[in-house]
Amino acid sequence: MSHHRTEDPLGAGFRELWDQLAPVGRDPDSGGYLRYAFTPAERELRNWFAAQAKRRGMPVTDDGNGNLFAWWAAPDTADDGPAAEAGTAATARAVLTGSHFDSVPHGGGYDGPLGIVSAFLAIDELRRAGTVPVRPIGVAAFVEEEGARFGVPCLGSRLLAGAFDPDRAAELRDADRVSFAEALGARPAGARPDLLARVGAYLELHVEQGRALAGGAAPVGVASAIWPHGRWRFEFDGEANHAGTTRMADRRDPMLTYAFTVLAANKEARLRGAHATIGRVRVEPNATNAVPGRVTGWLDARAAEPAVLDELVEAVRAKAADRARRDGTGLTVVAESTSPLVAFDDDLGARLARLLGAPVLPTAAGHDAGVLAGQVPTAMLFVRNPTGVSHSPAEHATEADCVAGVRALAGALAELACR
Ligand code: HGY
Ligand code: MN
Ligand code: MN
Repeated sequence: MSHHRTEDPLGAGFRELWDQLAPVGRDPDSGGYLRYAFTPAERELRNWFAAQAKRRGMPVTDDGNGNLFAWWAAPDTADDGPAAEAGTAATARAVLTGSHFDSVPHGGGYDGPLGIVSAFLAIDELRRAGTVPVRPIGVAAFVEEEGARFGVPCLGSRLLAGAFDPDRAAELRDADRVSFAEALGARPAGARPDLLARVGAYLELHVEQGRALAGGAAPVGVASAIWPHGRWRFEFDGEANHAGTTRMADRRDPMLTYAFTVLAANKEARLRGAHATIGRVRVEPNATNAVPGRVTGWLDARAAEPAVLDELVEAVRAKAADRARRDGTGLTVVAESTSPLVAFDDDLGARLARLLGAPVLPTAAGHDAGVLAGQVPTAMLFVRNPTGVSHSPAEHATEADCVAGVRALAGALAELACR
């Protein structure tokens, strides 16, 4: 007896692309990904992007900031989309979709790449159905979304949007002192209002990074807002000394101030219903038998309301400063990046939620969509994450839900770009 299962072409298409990406930049020990901007792994993904675009006859452009775009021109309009130099009619403004390739250290495979894979597959789905765009559709791959290499999250989209100074970006350095300009191979171009003026909407599909969809029936949700958030570098200075011979009373140990600050951040966040994390620390000289001379900890803080976030960071800073006085240590706090509250376009979000029958949910995770929302009507689709785990090798979404995501994205693109 033979069993004939009619294979969903989307399922097979998803598996094909997903299997191509799966080994790229994967650490065999942790099972997580090391896909930092412009490293060999991320360059391999960028080459894959170009190959996928070529396979679909989509010309690729870049914006001089490291962000890539592949274009499906609208045949019935004079405008070829932002790939063309000619002027554009407002009605022909492109619909952009996509996400990022880069990962956090030992991150999951879905955060970012799912949005790019889904974009190409949604285009395949539209073509299979014979749906033709009346506005150009672009697929975007934004660079350095996580800030894992150069410290500033959404660096590529911030540059494009004019929200980060290109001279400052050029000088950002990775752990090996390589600058962003060196990695990019040029000084970043910075703001491209010419390009953004030709984009009528940005729609980013992303794996959900919480459990808002996990309990429900819907595999896909629509984003309403992004919590304001930021990164603050806390530098604790003390005196490096011998661990065996230095009397306890004589020490100026920055590790103590740091440790107290970690606990204070947790407490202050809990008191306010906010989130605070110190997930990265550098100890100098980092020796078992030396009192450290300096400890640097990076605070990631987020809250639903900007005032609560300000209050939280101020409370942690005040407690750290107070503790530093008692420890005889020094404290310097530097804001490395801040991201304001983002409310996505209400009309666009409501329209997509209605179209897809999808629930609407906020998120505390940052996205390039949050940066672009300041310039173009922007929406996000979230694909259900059964555990909510993200920024971890355990991050996951089922194939069926990913396929539902592609279908939702195709439906959204048909609505926004094809009628
Ligand atoms: O850190 C973040 O919120 C994001 O995932 N880039
Ligand atoms: Mn992320
Ligand atoms: Mn992401």
